[in-house]
Amino acid sequence: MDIFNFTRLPALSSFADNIDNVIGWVTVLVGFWFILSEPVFFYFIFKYRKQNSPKAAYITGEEPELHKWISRPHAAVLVFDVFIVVIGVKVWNDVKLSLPPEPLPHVRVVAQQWAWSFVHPGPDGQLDTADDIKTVDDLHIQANQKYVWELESRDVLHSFSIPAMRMKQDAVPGRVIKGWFDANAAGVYEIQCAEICGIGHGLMPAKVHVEDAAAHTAWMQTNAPAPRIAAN
Ligand SMILES: [Cu+2]
Repeated sequence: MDIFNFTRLPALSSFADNIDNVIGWVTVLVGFWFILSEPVFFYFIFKYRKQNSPKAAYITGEEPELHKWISRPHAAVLVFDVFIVVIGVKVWNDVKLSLPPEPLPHVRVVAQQWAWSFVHPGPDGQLDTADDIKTVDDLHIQANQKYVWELESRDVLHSFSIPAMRMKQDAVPGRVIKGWFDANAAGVYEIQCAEICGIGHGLMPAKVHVEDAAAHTAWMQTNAPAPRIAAN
């Protein structure tokens, strides 16, 4: 829902609206309790200030008449919590747990202190073949095309974050973590490392170049390595 897009960030991925929705509901529901409770809080601070009530009374709050002021709002907050968990788990499952059906192009994302390297499939559409295109700090993808990314780290924990896609995933040394995205508008967007990974952490910004099909094909043809000629 657009009403929940509070930021001016573009909603680049197909799942950006779902993530914004969860954040929007959390903001609205927590905001409801905040707006309800703060005036009561300040009213009591004012009403029972020292001048009006010099002697503090000790109340255990165990009597049902008093306890209901805790237990009833508590139950209401729990109902709201269950609502947030239900919509959150649905989005988590759709975005993080399930990968879209293959075959899809894969891109490899490798984090290190302090840069990102990317391996793109070349014109053959397959990773780990001779026409792979390797870049540093520039990821090139085609708009409106689902990709599976394979995230690795060469050294420490990093976090692969594309704010415009509402996407963030830790890179863990020794593991290959897969996920997916589907960028819906051409443009150049930021990639950030979202996990303090050493003194150069702030020096590893990168860019994702989302290109329409023709521009992406042209980029691939210009950058694919020339086939090797066997020596004889
Ligand atoms: Cu990092």
